[in-house]
Amino acid sequence: MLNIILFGPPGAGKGTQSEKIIGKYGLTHISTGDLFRKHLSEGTPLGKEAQRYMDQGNLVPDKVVIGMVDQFLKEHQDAEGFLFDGFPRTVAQAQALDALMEQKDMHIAVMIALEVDHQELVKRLQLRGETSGRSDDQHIDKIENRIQVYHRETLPVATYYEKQDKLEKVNGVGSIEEIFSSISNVIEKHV
Ligand code: B4P
Repeated sequence: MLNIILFGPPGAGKGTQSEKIIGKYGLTHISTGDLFRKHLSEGTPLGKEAQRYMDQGNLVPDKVVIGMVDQFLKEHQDAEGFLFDGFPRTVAQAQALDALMEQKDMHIAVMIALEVDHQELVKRLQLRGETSGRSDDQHIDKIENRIQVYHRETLPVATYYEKQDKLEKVNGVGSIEEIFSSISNVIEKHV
């Protein structure tokens, strides 16, 4: 069973590359951002709670995120492997994921970290904001806050996996196909 984490700042191309990875390697995709947006569109209590944080570009509390991921894993017990997209985003989430994996006799094979410079991230998110309707893509201050939150709360997760010798960095600037080819090269080492 192959379990991969796709990591990177907001706008790094995680969602974009995830589509291609799951198509090629038959993994089950879990994007915590997508799950929150689904709850939001269905007006569930979880969606309403998450909205308060997402609208400002802040992280949803760990307890809420971890509970949702646990539930997702229980509902997909027949999966051939998982692609975690946008999760874990804090060290507490990473520790919880390791514990969940251990309970299920599974493990993370690799964390693939997409590297994109600040200016390019802002450009991509502003561009998406013109069409996505996502409240967190609409204002430059929210975009900048998301990037700051990434540096403060999420980047330590890369160190967490580096210590386990599982971190692989990939250049996230270039064409979508070029980046996918670099990601595939990393994955091939683990299949
Ligand atoms: P996410 O849904 O994960 O959103 P994101 O960080 O903006 O990344 P996304 O995957 O959407 O964008 P991508 O880089 O693919 O999170 C949203 C919010 O949910 C968070 O701020 C937080 O509030 C909450 N949340 C989610 N998970 C959480 C967790 N675990 N804990 C706490 N809170 C959590 O793409 C961006 C744009 O770039 C797209 O328009 C794309 O077309 C473009 N692009 C992609 N690749 C490109 C390339 N190579 N060249 C040019 N453009 C490219």
